[in-house]
Amino acid sequence: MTTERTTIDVQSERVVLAAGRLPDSNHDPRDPFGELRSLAEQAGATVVGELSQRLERRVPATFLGSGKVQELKALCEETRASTIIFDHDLSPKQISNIEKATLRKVLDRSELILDIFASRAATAEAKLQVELAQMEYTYPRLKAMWSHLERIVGGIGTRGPGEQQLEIDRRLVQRRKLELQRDLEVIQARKRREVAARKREHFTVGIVGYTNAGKSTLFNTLTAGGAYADDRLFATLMTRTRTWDVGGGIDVMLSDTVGFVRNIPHHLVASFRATLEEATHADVLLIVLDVSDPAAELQYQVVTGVLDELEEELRDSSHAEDQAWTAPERIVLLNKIDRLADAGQLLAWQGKIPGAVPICALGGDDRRSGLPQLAAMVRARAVGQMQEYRITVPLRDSRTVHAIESRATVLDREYSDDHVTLLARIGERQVAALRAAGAMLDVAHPDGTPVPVAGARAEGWAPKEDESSRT
Ligand SMILES: Nc1nc2c(ncn2[C@@H]2O[C@H](COP(=O)(O)OP(=O)(O)O)[C@@H](O)[C@H]2O)c(=O)[nH]1
Ligand SMILES: [Mg+2]
Repeated sequence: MTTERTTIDVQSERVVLAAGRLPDSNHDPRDPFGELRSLAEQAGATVVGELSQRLERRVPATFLGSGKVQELKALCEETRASTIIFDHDLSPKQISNIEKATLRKVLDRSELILDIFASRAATAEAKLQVELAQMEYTYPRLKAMWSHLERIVGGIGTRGPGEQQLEIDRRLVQRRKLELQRDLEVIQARKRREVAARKREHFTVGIVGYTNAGKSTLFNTLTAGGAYADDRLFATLMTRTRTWDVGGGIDVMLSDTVGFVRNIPHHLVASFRATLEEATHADVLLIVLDVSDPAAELQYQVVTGVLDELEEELRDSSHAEDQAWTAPERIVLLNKIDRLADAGQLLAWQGKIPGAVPICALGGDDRRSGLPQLAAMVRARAVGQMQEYRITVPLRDSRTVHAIESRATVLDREYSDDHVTLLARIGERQVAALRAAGAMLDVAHPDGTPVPVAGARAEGWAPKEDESSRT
């Protein structure tokens, strides 16, 4: 075990969680480690132990009392943990002291959160924002970075790593920051153009909400058996995306986005928002609330507030680029209803947020889980408004004929030598998708007036390739 601090990555590491419960801490008393545990898991770690100490104030040298730090060490030995994650921000000196005392790698809360953002940042802008925050927060705390920076700047080699070096490093960080900011401006402009030009080939659904609300659980339940999306296609679109079968032969793309964090340190706000921005490019956003959490109502306000702001920014910039961008429709999910003491609480929530859907993210196909209803709601949106159309297709395009037969309610058929005209009830988005996929359609209203090709938004979205193979 080394005390050289060279990396903060906790991917596949066994970790112990540590916290000092100070008089002003506002943790959920029923599950004080819930959020940190979800964060650690999001970062790819396996949590094998938890330890907390009630404290009147932080101990300057080691945050927790020295006896507790020895307990931490013993717990790490017992659980074969390589890393300790603190539920607080620590000073570099505290980290180094605790690492020396426990012979384990120590991460603080900001470092953990930044590590998650770094792995989730999908756009160039988000990546840069995260790097900026890391330059200020994480890098100066890595020992390998000290010597690395030393080599770059040269001439200060006589000074060993230590706090006195901070001055020089700040200058280096400042320089790199200016470079990054310049890059960022160029990239932001390019990104807007990319978004404008992006051909959306699928109906996309994002999951947002606080860490520990149940986003990953919902994602896993809904997409069990679904395929992970082609990385090349979605790397720039969403961070963690899988197909979700919403029924009726429709697959949508579901993404688990980066979670909101309680009391987010101010130096992480910009990178969090940049990382979250991807969500505003979805067609539908599922806002997951843990209604069994006393803070749920406040969290709902924060989530919708941040989304409103992000969308406002996007609306402004997309206006400048003269492109059609519409904000995703939001569906609020009241999760963990199985933990509510009485039905009155649920009714109160539904009164506060009309249209919110009660769910149990753990809960499979059971109708009480609310998930079948949710699938139906999303399916309706993916399909678009059901309308009657008179659709004429060349008979040789049997694939399109079949696609319509399987998706629509066909009310009437008229055959000519080489065409079939179907009077069908079908979703407007499905028609747009068939057109975008190159089907040779002639679409008219029942009275015969032609239906113009739909706008850019629906264009490019294609329902499932061929559901005829499904039995
Ligand atoms: N009782 C109950 N627990 C749930 C439900 N959904 C999620 N959880 C639990 O809540 C915790 C956090 O869930 P997770 O999906 O990791 O949250 P995330 O941080 O939003 O991704 C886990 O322990 C889940 O098992 C639910 O509907 N009911
Ligand atoms: Mg999660």
